[in-house]
Amino acid sequence: MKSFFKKIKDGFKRTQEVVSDGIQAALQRSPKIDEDLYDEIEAILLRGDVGPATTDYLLTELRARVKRDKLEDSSELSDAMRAIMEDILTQGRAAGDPLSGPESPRVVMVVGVNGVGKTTSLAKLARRVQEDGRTPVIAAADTYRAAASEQLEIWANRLGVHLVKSQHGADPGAVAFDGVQAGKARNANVVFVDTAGRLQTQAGLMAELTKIHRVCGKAMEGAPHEVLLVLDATIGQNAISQARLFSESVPVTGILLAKLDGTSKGGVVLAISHELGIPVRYAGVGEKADDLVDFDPKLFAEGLVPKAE
Ligand SMILES: Nc1nc2c(ncn2[C@@H]2O[C@H](COP(=O)(O)OP(=O)(O)OP(=O)(O)O)[C@@H](O)[C@H]2O)c(=O)[nH]1
Ligand SMILES: [Mg+2]
Repeated sequence: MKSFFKKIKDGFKRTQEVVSDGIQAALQRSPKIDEDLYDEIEAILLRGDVGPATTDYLLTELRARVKRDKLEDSSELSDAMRAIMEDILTQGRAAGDPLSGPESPRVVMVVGVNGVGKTTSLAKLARRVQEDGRTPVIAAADTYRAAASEQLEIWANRLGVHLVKSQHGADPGAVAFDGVQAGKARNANVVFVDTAGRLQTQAGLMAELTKIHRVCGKAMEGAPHEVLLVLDATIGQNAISQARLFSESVPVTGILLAKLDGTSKGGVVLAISHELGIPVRYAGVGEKADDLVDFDPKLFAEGLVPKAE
């Protein structure tokens, strides 16, 4: 499991370089808690893409704790800041694992804008299920591009997972329906429904997403049990508006933040949790099948504001 922690650490190294290194340097430079220090922390959080609203909230909370706990020394700020971040990241988190539940199969729909990492992330999740000794089935409900189901086919073959697909241009709802049926027939534990990328502003395509969701429910009552919205961490604050608009079309139950590796904008996780109240469940930290980590609020907060050695 050593590599697991290493993966998380390496995965958001660039965000850490901006946020945690920045905060540490600021605290060292200014032993006293004063307005200049608050200003500096504010600038660092904004640079890490925490966003104005959440940065504001963090600083207000920080000032309140400094007052309440009568903190004077800047070295005492790290603990307070870490605790506030952890609180933010824990908001709205239901207990349990998005990939397991009493249903059989559990139906997990994966949605998001074009190219954010849906298909890759879905394959990583399917591998997770397999590693737990359970059986996944994948439904290729992205029927827009011929290449989309080919891409899934490569993954499915590589992982040895049953894939339900249809011709290019087929009704994506029908593929989702067949996928759920196949999952039931095969006694699968989890059915993953991959969907085509769409812009949150394309009303017709967003309505189609609502339809795919509804069709899953026709194939199995209560399905889909999980709707994971994949967001691309490299776009920073734009992720917020994507999440808002997707949530208007389908009930998003969790967020998978892909491409956290290689971006300094990982602070957006705080904004997503604070402003949307949707839990971030997973983070994608690379292109390979095992480049996926559970999003752990405590570890992430510790990564942003390290504990004193
Ligand atoms: N570095 C990195 N690259 C990723 C990650 N997740 C996905 N990618 C890459 O992002 C690109 C797009 O990934 P896809 O999984 O095809 O994205 P998609 O959302 O399914 O795309 P569409 O179906 O076209 O909307 C691919 O080159 C992936 O390898 C990640 O966590 N880190
Ligand atoms: Mg795709």
